[in-house]
Amino acid sequence: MNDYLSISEEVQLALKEGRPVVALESTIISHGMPYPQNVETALRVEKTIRENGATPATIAIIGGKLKAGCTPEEIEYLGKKGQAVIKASRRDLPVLLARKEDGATTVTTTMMIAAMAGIKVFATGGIGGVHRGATTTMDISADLEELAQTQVMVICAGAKSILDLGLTLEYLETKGVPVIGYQTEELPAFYTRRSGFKVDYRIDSPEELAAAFRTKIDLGLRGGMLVTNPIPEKYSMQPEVINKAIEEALNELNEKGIHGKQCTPFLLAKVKDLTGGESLEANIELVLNNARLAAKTAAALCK
Ligand code: PSU
Ligand code: MN
Repeated sequence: MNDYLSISEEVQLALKEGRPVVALESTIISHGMPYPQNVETALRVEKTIRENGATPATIAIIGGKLKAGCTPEEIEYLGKKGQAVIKASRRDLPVLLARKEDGATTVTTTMMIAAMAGIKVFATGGIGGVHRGATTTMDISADLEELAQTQVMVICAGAKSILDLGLTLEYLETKGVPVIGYQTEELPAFYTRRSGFKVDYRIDSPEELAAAFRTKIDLGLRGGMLVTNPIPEKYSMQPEVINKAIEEALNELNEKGIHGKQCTPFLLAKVKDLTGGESLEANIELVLNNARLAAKTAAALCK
C-alpha cells in the first residue's frame, strides 16, 4: 500500500498529532469548473479550511501515486490540464496506477484514499447518485456504493436535480447510509436549498455531527455518512432558472446519446453554460460553505 499512497508531510504531521484534517476531491477541479476559477477556488477552499482550524488534504492521483495532500503547483497542474485528466472512479485505479498515470478523484476515490490515509471528514460540492432514467440505463454513480462501504463523512450541498433525487435517497436507505440535513429537514438540491424530499435526520451543530459519526465508528458499522448542507440563502438560485437549464441539458444529453462517465461532466458543463456566471458563483460559495462546516466537524471529531 505504501508503494502507492503518498501523504504530504503537513497532512502526516496533523494526523500523527491528532489534529483535524479535511479531505477534498480533485474532479471538481479538473471537470467541475473552468480554468482558472477552478484553481482559485481549490486554493480558497484550502485557505478556508485552515482559517477554521483544520488541515486541508486535496486528494488526486499523480504519476500513479494516490496523493493525500497536493501542493499548490499540483493543484495548478490538475486545473490547467482540466478534462484531459482522467476522471478516476474505483474501477479505474488498477490500470491508472500500474501505468503511473494521473487521475482526478471523484467522491468515490477521494473517500477511498482518505480512508487509506486515516482522514475521516471530506468536503465537496455535490455527489453522484441515481440518474434520471436509471430504471433502463442502470446509471447509478459509484459514489453511492462507496458511501455504503467506506467510513468517511461526506459533507456536500445535496445533489443536483440532473439526478433522480428520490431514487438516490432510496438507494442510500437500502445501503444503510444515514442522510443528514445540516440545520434543515429537507434535502438541499445543490443550487437551491429545497428539493421537496426529506432527509433522515436534521442535525444542527458540528459537535452533534461528530457524535453521530463517532457512534457509527464505535459500533463498527461500515460505510459513511452523508451530510447535506444547504447553499447559503444569499447565493441560492431561482428554482425556475436552474430547473429550466437542467431540463435543457438533459434533452441535449439524450439527443446526443451521451452515456457512461461522460454524463455528469456533460450535464454540469451544459448547466453552467446555460446559466452563465450565476451558477459558477453559487457553486464556489457552496463549496466554501461546506469547507467551513467540515473543518469545524473534523475539529469536533478530534476532541
Ligand atoms: N456532482 C456535482 N459536481 C461534481 C460531481 C458530481 O454536482 O463535480 C463529480 C464528483 O466528482 C462526483 C462525480 O463524484 O462527478 C460523479 O460522477 P458519476 O456520476 O459519473 O459517478
Ligand atoms: Mn455513471
